Amino acid sequence: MAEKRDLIEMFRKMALLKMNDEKLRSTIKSGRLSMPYYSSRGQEVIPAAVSVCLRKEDYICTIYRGIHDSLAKGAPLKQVWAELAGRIDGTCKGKGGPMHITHPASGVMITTGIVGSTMPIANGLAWASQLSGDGRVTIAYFGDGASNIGAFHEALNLASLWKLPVVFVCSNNGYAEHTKYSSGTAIDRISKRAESYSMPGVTVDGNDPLLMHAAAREAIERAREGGGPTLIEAITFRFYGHVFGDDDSYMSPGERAAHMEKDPYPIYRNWLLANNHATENELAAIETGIAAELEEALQFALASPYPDAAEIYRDVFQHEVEAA
Ligand SMILES: Cc1ncc(C[n+]2csc(CCOP(=O)(O)OP(=O)(O)O)c2C)c(N)n1
Repeated sequence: MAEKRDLIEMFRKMALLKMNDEKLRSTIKSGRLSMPYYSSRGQEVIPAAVSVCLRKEDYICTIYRGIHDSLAKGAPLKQVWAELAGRIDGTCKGKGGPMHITHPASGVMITTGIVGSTMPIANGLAWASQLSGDGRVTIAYFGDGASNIGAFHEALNLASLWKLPVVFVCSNNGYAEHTKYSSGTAIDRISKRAESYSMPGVTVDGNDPLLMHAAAREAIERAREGGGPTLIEAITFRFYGHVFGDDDSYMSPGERAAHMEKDPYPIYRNWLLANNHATENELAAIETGIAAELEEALQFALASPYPDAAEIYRDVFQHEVEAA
């Protein structure tokens, strides 16, 4: 089982991701922020468990529904909020926005809106690590729908052939946009696809922190030791629509409510208390601290200026060029 340090750190990360999502949704609703937002509420366990098994210098590549992946990896909260708001103090000076959170200093190498594109990019990073011997592991996060894109299959094949230090983490939340899993995917378990590419594949309850932690740790250790890639299919559910503001009319009645009743956050919180891993005061102090950090991040973001128009020509090429 995970050590106590990891158990508490997973809780801290889950609390951050859950509360960050709540803060974002209420801020957008209030009109203080205007942005496309793809909530990952309900899916907190996956990045929390994966991240506690990673080192700071390891890499992640994630998707539009990946703000939780970036924050769990350690992207700085204030700069992330400034980026969401499109401000100069953001991780990409406000030029990336919510769909492109990037912060190499914390290993967040890319957030992409192109479904399926994290896997080949992760391969490139992992190949660089293999060639340089830097010992890094790269995580490619993606959704169940992305596993039907050609790039998924190409990337798994190459990663296995070259034994790249990469872990493919699929958050199977049951839907791709508004399409139910069974209407778009011709196999019952995405992890079975790993066999076609001669790599280990595992399906895990992505809402169970202990199981998710064990699966992530094994795959990350294997990658770091030169054993090559793993495909992890983490079963989960997203509590809200594909994008903020859409409805759930494509779900069967009561489906969402049934999943919300099994919210992994209070379940894990109660488990920690019941098994004497933490006291109520300790957990409450973590939550209070995060609430303060989130308010500070919001104020920081709103106080930061928008980028100057000249910024549009900067950071475009590795070597800066003067615009004609
Ligand atoms: C290449 C490509 N095709 C289609 C889209 C439109 N699109 C945006 S999100 C999405 C669904 C992806 O679902 P999934 O991979 O399961 O991730 P989830 O949104 O459930 O986290 C689609 C088809 C896109 N962004 N990129």
